[in-house]
Amino acid sequence: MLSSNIERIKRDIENLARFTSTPGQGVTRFTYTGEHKKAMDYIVEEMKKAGLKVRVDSFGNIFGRREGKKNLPPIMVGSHIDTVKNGGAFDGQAGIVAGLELSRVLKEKDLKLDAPLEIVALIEEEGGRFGGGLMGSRALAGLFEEELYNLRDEEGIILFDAMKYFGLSPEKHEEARLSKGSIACFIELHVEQGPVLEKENKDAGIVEAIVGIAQYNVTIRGRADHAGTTPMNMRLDALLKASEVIQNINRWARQKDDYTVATVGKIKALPGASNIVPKEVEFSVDIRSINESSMKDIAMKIEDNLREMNGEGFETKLTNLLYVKPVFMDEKIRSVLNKTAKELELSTKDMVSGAGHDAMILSNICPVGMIFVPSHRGRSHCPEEFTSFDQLKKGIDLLINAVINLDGEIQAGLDFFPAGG
Ligand code: HGY
Ligand code: MN
Ligand code: MN
Repeated sequence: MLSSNIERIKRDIENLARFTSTPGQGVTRFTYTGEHKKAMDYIVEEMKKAGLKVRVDSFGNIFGRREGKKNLPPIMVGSHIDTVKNGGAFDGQAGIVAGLELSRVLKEKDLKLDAPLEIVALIEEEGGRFGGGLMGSRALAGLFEEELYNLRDEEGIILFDAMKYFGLSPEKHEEARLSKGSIACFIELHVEQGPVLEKENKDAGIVEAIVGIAQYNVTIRGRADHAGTTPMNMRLDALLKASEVIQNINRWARQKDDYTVATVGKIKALPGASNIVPKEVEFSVDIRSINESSMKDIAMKIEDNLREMNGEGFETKLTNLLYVKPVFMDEKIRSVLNKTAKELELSTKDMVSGAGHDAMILSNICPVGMIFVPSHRGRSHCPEEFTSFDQLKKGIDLLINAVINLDGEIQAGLDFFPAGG
């Protein structure tokens, strides 16, 4: 069995965490920013040192390729390079570091797989700058509808311009698309972002499925009035109405008995003065469930609630930003992951992911599998996000040896796409 190098893992994580716009307050690395460029340069450098041939696609996704003995679709390993605002040093980054370490170990052992290997660092998974998210993987899967001109960041910079300014060729965005079957499989190592593995003292999670995610923007427009002279029954208070539907969303999710969750994480009230009745409110809605029907039901209830408000003199709008169905991991990959974990005497738990991941998008073009490593106290999307380097090493050892086993199985005829599949 092959073993990763904990010092290199530690160095990668600590170096990548330095590329942040909020030093001392977690990692904030938004897409197409100076911090992104520094992280990109570091990853490209490390890929080259690991003997990989590097290319960057029209969205800025980075690919490091190690040729195999045969001309086969590559095994792909990676995760995302961006972070949330004031996030942690492991979300996304752990999966990229796992790919770098896999490449270094194969180089050290001068071990050539039969299949080529591609390490990938994907952009804008979190959607922190442009909203929606999973952008880099959607570009590869051909699921990036023409949003280049209408997605803009908080300063109003259009995605197309941000890409241009970053030195990319957004006009060639179609070229980023990978055809179905052009990748043998995609394996993503990721921090669990929940408390289960640590609580149950398990070394790794073998993901069975990833919940579906539906993200919306809601706008409610009422009327600005003087806060002192306008009687309560004459107001069109947009913030009051928003608070009603936000309470309803929380209740509708709680009423589901299938771990459905719904979150309103972002809200803006205009004009935003204490002595003006709020004219307009905009807020985000994030609904997740392993049951697509639950997601759809809550979205429909929100739509009905907003329609009622229209009848009370308000103007409302519900915009869908992201809609991804629940995704089940490839059974064959899961069995290779479980088998490899046994060989390494690692304790594992099969589990569902409540967080979204690029693997759910890439499942449209190839079979996917995911490995979770424990998150300390289950914390993530915050500076306190932490996984010990021992734990991360165990997950990376599992990934390295599972890729070797997968390569062997593919050569022995493991066919992910049954004839005509
Ligand atoms: O939101 C998520 O689940 C992921 O962290 N992007
Ligand atoms: Mn995340
Ligand atoms: Mn992530």
